[in-house]
Amino acid sequence: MAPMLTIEDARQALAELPHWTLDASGKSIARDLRFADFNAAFGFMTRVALIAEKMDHHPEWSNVYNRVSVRLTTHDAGGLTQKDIALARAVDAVAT
Ligand code: H2B
Repeated sequence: MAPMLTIEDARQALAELPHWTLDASGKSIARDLRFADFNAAFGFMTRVALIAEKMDHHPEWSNVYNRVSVRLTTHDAGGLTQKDIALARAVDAVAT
């Protein structure tokens, strides 16, 4: 199992992920995204879903029309791991 990131590691990783915020507990990171319309938002989710399934790492997320909220944590580890950082990078790559 991937080891949990220390709070220092998490902060360092987030320095390169400016769209993401660390939650107060330090156990998850989150990003809110806004798209042109529902089609664009759901297209984004579909593309991320295919990547997430390949990574065997899945987001906690919700969608309202053109908005998508994404939260990443590693349930198995009880906090943040490199898997969350990798998925955050993938989310950013799909979003741009
Ligand atoms: N996704 C996330 N975000 N955290 C996990 O701990 C996790 C996962 N574990 N996807 C995986 C699947 C695990 O439940 C399966 C059995 O591999």
